[in-house]
Amino acid sequence: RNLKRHMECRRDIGTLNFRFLSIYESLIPEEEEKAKQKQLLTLLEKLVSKEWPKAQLFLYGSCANSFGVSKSDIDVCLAINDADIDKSEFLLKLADILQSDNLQNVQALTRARVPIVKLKDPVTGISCDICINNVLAVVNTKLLRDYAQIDVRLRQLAFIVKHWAKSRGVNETYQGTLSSYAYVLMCIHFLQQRKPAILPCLQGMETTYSVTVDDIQCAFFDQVERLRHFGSHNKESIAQLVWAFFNYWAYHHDYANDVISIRTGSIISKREKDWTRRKGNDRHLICIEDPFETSHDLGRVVDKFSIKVLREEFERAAYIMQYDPDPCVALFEPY
Ligand code: 3AT
Ligand code: MG
Repeated sequence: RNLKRHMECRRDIGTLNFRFLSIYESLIPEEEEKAKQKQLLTLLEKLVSKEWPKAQLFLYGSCANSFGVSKSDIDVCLAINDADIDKSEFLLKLADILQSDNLQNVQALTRARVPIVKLKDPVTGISCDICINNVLAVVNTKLLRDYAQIDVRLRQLAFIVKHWAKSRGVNETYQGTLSSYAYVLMCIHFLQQRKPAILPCLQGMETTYSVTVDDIQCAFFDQVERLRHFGSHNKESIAQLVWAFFNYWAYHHDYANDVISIRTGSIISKREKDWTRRKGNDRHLICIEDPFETSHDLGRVVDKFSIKVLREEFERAAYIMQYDPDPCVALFEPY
């Protein structure tokens, strides 16, 4: 509480807000970029439908969940209703088709956890990853996009946190730090916990949208235009929220016992999920429950070395927010 008072007394809080908002605005993609993404999607649709007329393409990830900063790659999911396709064969054939249409750097990564074809479009300069039948990712993309429409502070906070994570080198799952998707879930959870709450728990409300994907029922309230005033009782500014976010992850989160869960809008216990011990490569050192695949801990990539890196970075960020006269410089300093 003392720290909070100290923060509120900072005379420069208005300036700091202004600085964060300008960073946020500078990261928003231009309309022109959105148009180019559409153009590339249309081209891909044309090529794919020639070979597989029933296939559908969906954008997912940051280009569709409204948490994409400018110059991001796009993520595309090819949905095909054919139970016995061999994904590797399919991806190799897809790569062939795309290659012969002048797309650049076409590469099929058939052995990745999520197998994909990568490519770059020379006309728009956009790079793209295409996966097959990853429909759950399309649905979690919609959930994130719906949350973003409720209160603009979510998008502001997530842009700042993602920008910080990229600058500080802690947005690299292959090095044991967290994905962008995990950071956005952390931001949603954090805003659900503010008092008064800035975000509701959409999966805890009346179901207005429901699909079943891979035997998982995904149901939530999606009439978010009716929730535009949900967070209006909370007047916290973006500078206060950035400060409190890092302060929570640096000093208040109970890493030994707690799981954050946007599905329930609360903290649940590791014991309840049986996430207390290491199983195989899953160590559960920081626990972030996937909203639909509830057995999936987004923190499972984190190991005993990278948890230290991550927690030191949270502490560093909290310290800067507390004491640095110009936090926006130090916070995003390349590591
Ligand atoms: P960038 O702007 O590209 O950094 P992004 O939102 O596109 O952020 P990722 O590239 O990490 O995020 O992931 C693309 C999408 O894939 C986001 C989410 O819909 C899905 N996704 C990523 N990781 C997981 C995961 N571990 N479990 C389920 N879905 C995931
Ligand atoms: Mg992406």
